[in-house]
Amino acid sequence: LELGSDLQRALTEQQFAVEFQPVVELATSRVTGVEALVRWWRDGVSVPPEEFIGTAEESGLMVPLGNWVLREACAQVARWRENGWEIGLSINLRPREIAAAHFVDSVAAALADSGLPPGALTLEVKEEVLVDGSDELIERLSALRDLGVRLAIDDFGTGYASLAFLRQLPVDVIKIDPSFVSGLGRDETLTLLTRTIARVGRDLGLTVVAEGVERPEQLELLREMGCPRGQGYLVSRPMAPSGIEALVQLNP
Ligand code: G
Ligand code: G
Repeated sequence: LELGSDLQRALTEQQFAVEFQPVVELATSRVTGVEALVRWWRDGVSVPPEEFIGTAEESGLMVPLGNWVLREACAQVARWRENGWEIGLSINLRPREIAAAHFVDSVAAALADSGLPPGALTLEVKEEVLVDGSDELIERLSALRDLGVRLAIDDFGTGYASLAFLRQLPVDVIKIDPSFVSGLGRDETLTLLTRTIARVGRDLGLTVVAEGVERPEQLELLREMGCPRGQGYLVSRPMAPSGIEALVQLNP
């Protein structure tokens, strides 16, 4: 677990950074929010999260790392909102983070200390985590929602949640997995499934976000389907805060 001790040092030496990927209102291309994505700057090279999040979980560092991301991202987005940009923030959560003692208090503290309104924060949990979730996990999520934060199902469509199950979950947002979005206009089944998810989401009163929008054709089809929001390389890759500031200046 050499990587584990490297990660520990990275945390104390502040080698982590938060990047943000814009989420837009598809009808207008207006930026409505940003998703926080952690980066590890190791010896001047950006190491992607897939290469260290697993180790962070195994070595007990996921909770302190996640808490750092939460506080850093809330503070940044609160500053943007003070400038008059009405944007929201999404943050990814691993089951380990949700289960941590005092997690609800940590979220409440990050909100209070940054001044970010609870309704501006969305916490994202992967669909497979929710499907396999214990009663304790679902109770934790309900307690978080009682703070006024919003909950999102991430990678929706890959974790075999039934549509009936969706109604029982304390969620506000569905994020359609990129594997569906990638097939838009190229694969009839994937196009139909995307349309169905967008409609069911709308009928249940949930906000639907399409992930992995890379081609103009996908954007057009999503607009036509009435999918309200999207994110992906077509709009922007995840960027450092200065990049987001440049983009938001152009907001319609
Ligand atoms: O940024 P990138 O596209 O490489 O992210 C890959 C995955 O890593 C994301 O889909 C997400 O699941 C995970 N991830 C990125 N940043 C964070 C974070 O701050 N906390 C948690 N729990 N997961 C993250
Ligand atoms: O699973 P999650 O929703 O957290 O996904 C975020 C990951 O997806 C990040 O690693 C981000 O860099 C990546 N991502 C964001 N937009 C796109 C896109 O348009 N295409 C691809 N292939 N990956 C994307």
